Amino acid sequence: MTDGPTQRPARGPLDAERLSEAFALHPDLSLELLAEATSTNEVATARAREGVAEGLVVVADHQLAGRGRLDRTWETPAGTAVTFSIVLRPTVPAPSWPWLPLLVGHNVAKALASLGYDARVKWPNDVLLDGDRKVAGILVERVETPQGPAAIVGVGINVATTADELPVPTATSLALASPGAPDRTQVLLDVVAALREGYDVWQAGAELGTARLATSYRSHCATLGRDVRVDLPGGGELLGRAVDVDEHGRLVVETAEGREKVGAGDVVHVRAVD
Ligand code: BT5
Repeated sequence: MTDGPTQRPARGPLDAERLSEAFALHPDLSLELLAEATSTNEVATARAREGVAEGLVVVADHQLAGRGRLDRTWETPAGTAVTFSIVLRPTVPAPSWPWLPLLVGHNVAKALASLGYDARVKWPNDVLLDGDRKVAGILVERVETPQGPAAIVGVGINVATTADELPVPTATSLALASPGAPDRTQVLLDVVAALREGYDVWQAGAELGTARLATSYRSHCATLGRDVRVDLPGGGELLGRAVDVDEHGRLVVETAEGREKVGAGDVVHVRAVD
């Protein structure tokens, strides 16, 4: 044994048979399971451009060059993570599209909460465990295709990652939060089921669906009520208290100069300093 005092959680391959059996029960979902992929968002984008129907889930057992937002990377050692992308073709009115990334974070957190984790979303969609440690990252990209615009929903979840494997000190994994973490196959199935259900309800509900999602998102979002620093995409920052998420999914920050609405940016939850 070379594992030392902290034993590594089980890290066999994803269970292909269990996955295909579960996907067979959902005719509106299909599975492309790859042993390795550079980025599942890249593969799913290619499939969307080829005209694949909504509901394709591209899963990489090991993702080699995961992408984050703004050209950042998402790092997942082999056997430790769940990495997948879903092709969606939303029919909700255009003003509701900005809610999709928030919906994804919200439902990933819900699935992890059902598994017993204290999972919350940092606006817009980082999933945090036990306070402020990031367990899952989400990258939603809009892609133009001959069949109309598609959304590529990429999700990465740290499942069996040990402390020495974490790419950044602000990260965590399910296994680190609780030793009896479920296996990657189970996490994948539960999260895909939660996303599918949340997405279907949102789509079917039209404007009311978005209003309901907004209410549920606001009541679970870890950012509201917190003092924050928002690093804006074009440079510059905003300091203040996060007071609301508006009807377009923007974060409302109360600053010394008044209320500002932010559509994109990296939020840092600032701790009160005594
Ligand atoms: C994200 O970006 O959080 C979106 C990550 C999306 C990854 C999924 S995996 C499946 C699909 N296919 C892809 O190619 N991507 C998606 P962002 O907010 O920019 O966060 C990236 C930053 O998080 C990095 O710069 C690191 O600081 C940190 N980071 C990298 N790997 C991490 C990990 N495994 N866990 C927690 N933090 C990580």
